[in-house]
Amino acid sequence: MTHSIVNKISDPILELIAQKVYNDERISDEDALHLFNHGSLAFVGSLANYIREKKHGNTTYFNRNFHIEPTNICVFSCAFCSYSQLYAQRADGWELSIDQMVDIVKSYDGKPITEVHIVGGVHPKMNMDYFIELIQKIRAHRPDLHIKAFTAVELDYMFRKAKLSVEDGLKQLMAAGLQSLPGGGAEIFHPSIREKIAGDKVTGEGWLQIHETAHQLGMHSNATMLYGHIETYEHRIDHMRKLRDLQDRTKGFNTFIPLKFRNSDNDMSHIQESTITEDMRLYAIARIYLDNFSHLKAYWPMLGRQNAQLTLSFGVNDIDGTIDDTTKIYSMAGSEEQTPTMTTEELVALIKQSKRRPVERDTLYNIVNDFGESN
Ligand code: V47
Ligand code: SF4
Repeated sequence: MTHSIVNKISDPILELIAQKVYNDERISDEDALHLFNHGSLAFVGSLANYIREKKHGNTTYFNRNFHIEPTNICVFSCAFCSYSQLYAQRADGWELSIDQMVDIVKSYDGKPITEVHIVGGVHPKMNMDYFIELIQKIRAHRPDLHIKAFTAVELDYMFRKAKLSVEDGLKQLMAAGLQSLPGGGAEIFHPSIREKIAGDKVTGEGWLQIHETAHQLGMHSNATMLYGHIETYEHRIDHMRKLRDLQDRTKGFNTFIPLKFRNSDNDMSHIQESTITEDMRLYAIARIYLDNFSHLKAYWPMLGRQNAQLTLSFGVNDIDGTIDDTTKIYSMAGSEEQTPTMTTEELVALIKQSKRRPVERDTLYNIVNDFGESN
């Protein structure tokens, strides 16, 4: 197939990569590295947009959800984290009781929300029994609400403390009502980086094993990558290859969510944040490389709404963070969005301004409401 983009490039490797994309062939790690090193924003953007439109046309999904953060107290001390209070200095932290969290759920009674996202710090007293009771109570109160909860970091700690295998631990949580896993805690899998930024929590292999087991038990999950700090392009590719391999085996990932490192008020504040050009190149290359992921998601409370809008031209087909998204993890790390709340109307308008078609979905990408093409 001849495409104008192919005819205008003089780098033969870029030309071959473009041909692979147009022929629906997978690109290699070397290709991805070449794209990171030599692909212009316009080049990778056009390829990513081609894939995005082939998979989804103009459709841009969003989901009406709300977040519960049980605690910001954490036994771990990730260098990039601006949010947690070390357990040893817990006086300044917050911890919610089960009743307080169920009250948060009740505050959405009558509102057309389809999902609750529960993620927080790793508090030693919030154990397996505590979370089983929480999930059971949420389920009993609102059975139609999809419960997406606990990063592999929280789960690894919970299961170890309860002396449970990953499989048994997940089975117990599923029996209580847990339906899918969020993608947090992945950071960068490669041990040489992970040891420096998140050395004391679950390893990359541990994270992958928890998600693989969840998929084998029939649960879906998301995957993230914290980028733009001390990692190299090779580390990003290593991370995405491990996700792509796992997805080949299980098909259990719903979406990939790149998370841009924000540098306010943490132990890595001396590191400059990535530029918007680098951000868009990363989104585009992720879209090209992760051929077996249906969806690429931008989390606007972290990127800011205008940058999130821009991602819709660089491979993204899914925007996260509607209604009053009360998460503090990004506002505390220096995101533009200090009060990350957006109404559904605002989000629909934001998507339409980008000449895309807003479609509300549930957690598993079933269509809830199609808002139609922009005029
Ligand atoms: O794992 C922490 C990241 C993650 C910083 O699955 C930071 O739908 C940037 O994973 N700069 C938690 N990032 C949030 C998360 C998430 C968010 C939205 C949707 C979903 C989903 C998952 O936040 C952590 C870490 O990678 N993070 N600190 C920081 N300074
Ligand atoms: Fe704890 Fe998560 Fe912060 Fe790491 S990123 S210190 S695990 S809350």
